[in-house]
Formats: sequence, structure tokens, C-alpha cells
Amino acid sequence: MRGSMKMADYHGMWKELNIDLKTHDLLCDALPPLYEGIYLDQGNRPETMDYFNMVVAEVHGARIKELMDFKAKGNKVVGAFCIYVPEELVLAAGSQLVGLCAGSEFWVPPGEKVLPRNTCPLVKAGVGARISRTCPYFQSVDLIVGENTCDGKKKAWEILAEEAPMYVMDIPNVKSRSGMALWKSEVKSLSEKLEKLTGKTITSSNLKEAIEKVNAKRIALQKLNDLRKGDVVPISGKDALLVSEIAFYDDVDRFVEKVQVLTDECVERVQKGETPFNPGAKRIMVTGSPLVLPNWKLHHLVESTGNPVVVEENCTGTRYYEQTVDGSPSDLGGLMDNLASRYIENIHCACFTPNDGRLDDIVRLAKEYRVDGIIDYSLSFCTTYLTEGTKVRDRLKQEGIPVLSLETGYESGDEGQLKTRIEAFIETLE
Ligand code: BJ8
Repeated sequence: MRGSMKMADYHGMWKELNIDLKTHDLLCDALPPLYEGIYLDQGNRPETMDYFNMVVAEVHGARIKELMDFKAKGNKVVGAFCIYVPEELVLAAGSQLVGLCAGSEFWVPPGEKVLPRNTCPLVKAGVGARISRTCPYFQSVDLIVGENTCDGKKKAWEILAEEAPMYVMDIPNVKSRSGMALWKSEVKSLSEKLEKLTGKTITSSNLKEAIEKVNAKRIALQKLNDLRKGDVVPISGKDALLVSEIAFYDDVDRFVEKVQVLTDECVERVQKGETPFNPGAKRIMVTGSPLVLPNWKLHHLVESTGNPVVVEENCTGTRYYEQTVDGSPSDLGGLMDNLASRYIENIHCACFTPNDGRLDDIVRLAKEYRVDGIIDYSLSFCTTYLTEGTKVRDRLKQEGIPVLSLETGYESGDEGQLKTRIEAFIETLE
């Protein structure tokens, strides 16, 4: 299955968004060959990945047009970088949330104009996308919600705030009683900020509805990813990653419907024994820093060896979709409490100390997905995940699970060397 990567002409819309058209055209020209080489050339893909191909082809087109139409009706669009920002609140306030992905090397050089070179590429690309005016998501958001997670991000927001309407959530870095109290008050403050932005009050009824919507998205992703646990892996890790990445900016209801269709096809593929991988392929888990669109480098390198990535313990994987919010309370306070708890108790980011919950998750997922080996991935200069790597390796040694630690950015220059290391690691797996 190949599909088309041709986007319609949106230059008029981009001009209105004050996009640097000339530079943006270069970005638009670069994406199709990258996607074709990594995605469309895969063999034996589910047919219904076609929808997700289209979403990528139209990533700066059709979806932006939808958001602009939404805004034209007086609604607001909110952008975020981190999965601690509760989408449910944004939806309850009548807005839409889009992930400001920052996964492209294209935006790193403009980011380096204002940030130190030894900053992680995700932060550099996030700032670079905005200051180069080459991302229509950054240009169309009415508010960017940042967070005090790692040092790179919290200092970058000060610079981004000079360019864009910015609000920063103070994320605790300890999961203690006082950490929880801080987090609850931050969730409340965000809800007030959103109410002010949209002029809409968050009530128990609209919050309940939003919780159901986002729960449906997470459940759809859980069901799809559950199918990667079996002997017949019906979908490549690359495709599963892409679906998760798209969860951050697609229309929620349509996304849920399309993931359900894909899951139905994958169930049939399992029954028929259809998989892109050969029998005996080694099952790999990826853990660590997030892999945001279009950072497909690691999955592509692993799967080009013929072995599947079967699970991602990261913020574009299990940390995003594993738990839902208990939407049963009828009062706003109860719903807000459950919302706050779901985020703080279940997302184990290396920005927290200690962060043993993540180590437990890695071991649990390794068993559930029956992995043969783990790649602990850190984006370049991501101090939190790089440092936590020591604890990850120690714990996996105790558990007898092989692990390979890799640090890399978005650049392609080190791919040959990385592939050699990945191949050598996979050869050692029994
Ligand atoms: S909950 S992982 S999405 S903060 S890769 S910018 S940590 S230096 S992205 Fe993250 Fe939220 Fe945590 Fe997840 Fe810093 Fe590391 Fe860069 Fe990172």
C-alpha cells in the first residue's frame, strides 16, 4: 500500500497565519520523500493505515484548515508540549488541544539561534518552529501551555513567552503529599486560565463529557496496542508510533473512529497470521524520551533490521494511553480530583525524583509484551533520561532483561553507526 503524499494548496491560509512561505515550502517538500522512504515502502501494512497517511500528507493543510474554521466561530485553540497538560480541561472549556510536536531537525538551527547548542533537540525545535514562523500549529494557537518539567524546557519558555502567548504550569518534581497539593492547585489554576481565555465555565457536565471523550481516545489506543502483545504482530512499531503521535493533534472523535477501524483490521490480520515480520524476529521495547512527529528515526533503524518494536514506554506510548480518568463523580470537585490524580499518579517522567514507578512499568511492560530486549533511548542532552539510564540498566540487569542505551538527536548523520550498534545488540538476544 503506498497512497499519495500530495497536499492541496494552502498558501493563502498560511499567508494569513504569517508563515514564512519560502522557508515553509522547503519543509513541505522535505516531508513526502521522508515519509515515503520510512512508511510507504514498508511491506504488508494494514490497509486502513491509509487514513493516517492522509493525515501526515495534510498535516499542515487540512487539519489547520479545520482549526481555522473552528477559530472563525469564536473558539480557541491551545497548544502544549507535555502529556501532563490535561486535554480534558481544554475540551471542557470548549477549545481544542494540539500537540506542538517539535520532532524535526528542520527547526533545530533556528532554535539554536536563541538556545545553547547542548539543549535537547525537542526544546530547540519547539522554539525554532515558532521563531522561524514555519509551523502553522504554532501560528494558529491562542495559548501555549508549557510546564516546568526539565531545566531545558522551563528556561526555554521564558524565551518563547516573548514570541507567543504562554502559560506555564508548575509541575511538582516529587510525588509527595505536598507535590500532590501543588499539582491540584495547578490544575485548578489552568482551568481558570482556560475559562478566562474562552469565556466558558468548566462545569461538572462539560468536564464529564470531556473525560469520556479523552478516555475513549486512550481506550482505543490501548486496544490497538494490546494486539502487539501476541505472537502475530499485526502492525509495525513505526505504524503504531505514528498513530500515537497523531493522537496529539487530530480531532478526537474522528481519531477514535479511525483507530477502531484499524484495530478491527488488525484483529483480522492476527486471525489470518498477517504480519510485516518474519517468524523468530526479536521483540524490542523502546523506553525513554518521547518520539514526537516526525521523529521516526529509531523505530525505522530497528525495524529495518527485520525486528519489531512491540511497545514504547514513553510519552508517545504507554505513558500517554495506559490510564483513564474515573469520570463517575457527579460533582466538579470530585472530577477535578480524579483528573489530577490520573496525571500525577500514573505518568512516570524522569523529571520526578525518585521515579521508581517508571522502572516498575518497564519491567511490567517487558513481561506483558514478551520483549526480548530493550532500547533505552535518550534524546541528545536530555539529562533527566540520560541520568535515569543508570537506574534503568541496573534494574534490568537484576531482572535479566538485555538493554542497549542510545543517545541521539534528530540528525541523520549517525544513523549508520546506530544501526550497527542495534544490529549487534539484536544478534546477542536469545
Ligand atoms: S512527561 S518526558 S512530555 S516532560 S526530551 S524536553 S525531558 S530534555 S519531553 Fe517530556 Fe512531559 Fe516528561 Fe513526557 Fe526535557 Fe528530555 Fe528534552 Fe523532554
